[in-house]
Amino acid sequence: MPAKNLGIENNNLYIGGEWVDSTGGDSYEVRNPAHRHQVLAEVQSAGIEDAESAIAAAKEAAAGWASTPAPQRADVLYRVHELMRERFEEFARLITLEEGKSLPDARGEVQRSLNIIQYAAGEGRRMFGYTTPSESRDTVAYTLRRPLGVVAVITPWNFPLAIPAWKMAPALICGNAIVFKPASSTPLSAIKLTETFVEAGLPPGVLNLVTGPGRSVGDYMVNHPDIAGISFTGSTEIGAKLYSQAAATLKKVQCEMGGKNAVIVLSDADMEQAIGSVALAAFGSTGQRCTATSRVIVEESALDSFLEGLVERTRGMTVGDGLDSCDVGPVASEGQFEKIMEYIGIGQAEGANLLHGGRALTEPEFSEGLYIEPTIFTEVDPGMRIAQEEIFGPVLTVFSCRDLSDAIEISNDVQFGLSSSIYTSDVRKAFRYIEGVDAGMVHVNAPTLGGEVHLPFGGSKASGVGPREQGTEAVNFFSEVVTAYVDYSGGT
Ligand code: UN1
Repeated sequence: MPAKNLGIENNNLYIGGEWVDSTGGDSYEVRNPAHRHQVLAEVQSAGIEDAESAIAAAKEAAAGWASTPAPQRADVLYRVHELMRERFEEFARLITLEEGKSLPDARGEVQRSLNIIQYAAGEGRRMFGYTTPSESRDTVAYTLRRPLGVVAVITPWNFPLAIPAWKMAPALICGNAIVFKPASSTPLSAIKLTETFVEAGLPPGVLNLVTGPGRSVGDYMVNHPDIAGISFTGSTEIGAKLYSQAAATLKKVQCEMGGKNAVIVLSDADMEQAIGSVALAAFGSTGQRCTATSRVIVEESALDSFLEGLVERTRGMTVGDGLDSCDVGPVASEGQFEKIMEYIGIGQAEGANLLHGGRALTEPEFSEGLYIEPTIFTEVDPGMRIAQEEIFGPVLTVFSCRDLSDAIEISNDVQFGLSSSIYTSDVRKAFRYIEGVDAGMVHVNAPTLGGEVHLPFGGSKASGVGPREQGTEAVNFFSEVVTAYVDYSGGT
């Protein structure tokens, strides 16, 4: 299959330092969401035997990697950083081809991956413990960090490079060995990332890649006694199940899950800024981003002018193949397409007003891909399903509120708590909001999107369990703290 044209040498699994075919001989096609007939590659599909071999290989390699000094582990990451920078455009293109997001968004994703790899490499010369006076004489008390052992990294399709990078880089710098299971629809960035780690000199067995549709392989890893930790990003439904299953073998778990992120726009806000940011965060990356804006709560007196500006801005957004410098690419898969269209139908049936969009695009230029118009619902009641459930597509719900406290109440009235934002020029209201809003990430006069790699990333309530990702929090997840007491009194 043509994967070599895409800058990938292997369509296989990577286990114990070898690129291998799956034991069962199964493979599957990866297609371009902008041109569904275009098969990008035929990729090996791992089964349970392959997962077992990957776990065994990781287990065997774990001790050697753990005893490699962390600054030397960092050298591998610096080399990955260098190679990835050289291949920047290849990575970006690959992300657009398999996921559908626009090329500028894909470039942003590559840059983010570079940032996290560089940041994690720096941790190799920090990885701090602390010393503290002991209550006993002639005793030194201090803490140090130790890797967990073998960890599973289970990642979604919407950031096929950055999410693997921001889990793998901290896992590796802390000295863990990895079994990596990327989403089945976007394995190509994962393969290329793995190739880059191999080329950078990661010892065999430290990173193992199992591609393919995942239920049985995922379950197998989640239940396996030799896996000490799992870092998962995906739906709340799967995360909740994984969390409870993993408890049986007492694994350390980090789940980064859904969101229903709200922006509050107060009447004293800079409206142009608020409108631009809501449009970008709701419809950019086709809304397929856990930090996308899916609700906007506008103070009554500003609602009409806000909506007028928002519709105008949204009309100006171009939809198309991500390679053709458009604003909104296709949705990533048939499953996503159906789910989003179903929610648009639900919103109408619930009595919300479809202010803009709502259509699947079927004109000839869209006929090969999975395209949905950016969609805005107004007159949304907080109890409606479109107000409560994660749609994960270019669908925005608009609410009106009386004042800040009413807005915070609406914002908090969902099961999720990932990211949130307020637009206001009143600093007192901004701080009240930060205090009152239920979310792991809070923005003032900035979109709900993203985050910087040296700061914690994650959410509360149904959006996340376990320590946050990224920043020093990632080190907390991927290492155990050991407390050491050394008595040098000689017994006197
Ligand atoms: C971002 O929005 O920039 O799955 C990152 C997701 C999140 C990552 C979002 N875990 O969309």
